[in-house]
Amino acid sequence: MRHKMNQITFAFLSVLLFSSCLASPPNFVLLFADDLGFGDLGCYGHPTSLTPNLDRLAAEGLRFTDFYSTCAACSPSRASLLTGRYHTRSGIYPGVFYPDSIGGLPLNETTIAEMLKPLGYATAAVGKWHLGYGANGTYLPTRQGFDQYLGIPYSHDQGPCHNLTCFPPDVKCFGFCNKDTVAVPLMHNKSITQQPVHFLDLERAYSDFATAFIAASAQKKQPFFLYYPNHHTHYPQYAGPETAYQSLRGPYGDALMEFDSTVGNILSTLEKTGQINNTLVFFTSDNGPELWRMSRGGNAGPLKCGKATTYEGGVREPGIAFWPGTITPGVTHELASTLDILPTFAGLAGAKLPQVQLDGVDMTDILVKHGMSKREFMMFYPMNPSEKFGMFALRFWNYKVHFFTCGSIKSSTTPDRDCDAPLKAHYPPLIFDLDSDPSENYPLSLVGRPDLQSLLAKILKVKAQFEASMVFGESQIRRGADPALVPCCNPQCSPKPSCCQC
Ligand code: CSN
Ligand code: MG
Repeated sequence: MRHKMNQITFAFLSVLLFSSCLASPPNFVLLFADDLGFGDLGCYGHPTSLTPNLDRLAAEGLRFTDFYSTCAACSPSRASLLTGRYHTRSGIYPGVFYPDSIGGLPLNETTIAEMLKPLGYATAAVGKWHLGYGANGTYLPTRQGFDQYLGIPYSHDQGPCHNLTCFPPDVKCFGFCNKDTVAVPLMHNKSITQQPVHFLDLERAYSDFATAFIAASAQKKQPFFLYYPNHHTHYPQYAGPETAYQSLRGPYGDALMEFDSTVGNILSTLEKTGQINNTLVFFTSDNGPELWRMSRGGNAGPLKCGKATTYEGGVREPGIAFWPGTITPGVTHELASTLDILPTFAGLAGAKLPQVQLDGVDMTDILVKHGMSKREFMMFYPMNPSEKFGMFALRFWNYKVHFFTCGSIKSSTTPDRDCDAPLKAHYPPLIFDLDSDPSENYPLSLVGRPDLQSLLAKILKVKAQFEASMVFGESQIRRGADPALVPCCNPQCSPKPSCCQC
């Protein structure tokens, strides 16, 4: 009898344990590079980049060939990633935030972190925020669902580039920064802990913060969401003593290698803490390469132009999903986007979707079954979008249609003159088949092609329907700037900005 009781108790406990395992939602690690192009990683064909850890994610996970960010600039692209909505809805246009910007990602937008919090997730952001600072830190990550934050709240060229000498210290970095602005601050939650930032120690600090967060969450048996938007590989490039001069590719390659080494530290921490099989790691980038940095900028591979354009090089990005035991290794050509990350995490975690108009779709089928995408199209707005002009380009299935094209100084310097050409309207629109012509070299002629004419008619209908649903939010960037808002570790000091050093 006693034996029987034990058996029953054992069976009961096993069911409890098993169901609690099943019920334990997965962890999420979201890695976001900056200004990294489609051709920059070893696993996307770069001949000299050294990215062994990102290449491991691709080899043991799912590598996307047709993954898009929403905008070829930083702040808008980050707003879309964290909200699952085009940045035009949340008002993150035109351009990007500055240290003295009044606005930020509106607090009534729901971020991935805010969506996961009610399920008991621990949440942390580490790295480049760039979704606003505001009066008294109104728009910092700790106000947008993140329990903890360590990082620089904007781009690291939005300051005078102190401590940005590369290793060894006599080798100056290349180019210019904003010399009239305060030194770039490092923030822990809402406090400035360093100003100027010590860039050559920064990646070590980020890696330690990220791995400590994973270990602490695992120890508490708390599911976690780690958002790691790195400054690498945005201009100006820097790398600490362990990676400077280690890649064949020069300063860009060293910076990328430094980011990759943190990816390695995160993976080994997931392994050591027993979380590797219960964690979805996702890697992508905010926008394409700054080609005007020439050999110190990124590379769009076979894609046309780069940052600040709506050509493929500006918006198509590496996308890698890794989850051992759940994601079967492979390559997918399905259409997917940063917009889809929020709905996918919601589905996997069992979170309630924000009750707003979302632009993302759940891509779980692509991840776990190598299934088909629910996404048929992607819309591309320029960096200064308007309701009057509407979208500049649209991808529908394997076709890319351009209604307007506009180059940018940020994408100048290559032999392709379209990359810095002025604004041009196209009627009929330019249409490319990206499956056979990913470089957007050969526009299709509609003459004698009734199939393409009816495809274009369908695309124009999709465009009109979408634009009817696109209500632009009030511009957060046109709210302007106030010099009193720049982050300063010594708020009462003078003369600013030079006295903001601690
Ligand atoms: S971005 O780069 O933040 O990665 O988009 O660092 O568009 O005026 C873009 N801009 C500074 C930048 C300014 C940046 C701009
Ligand atoms: Mg960027």
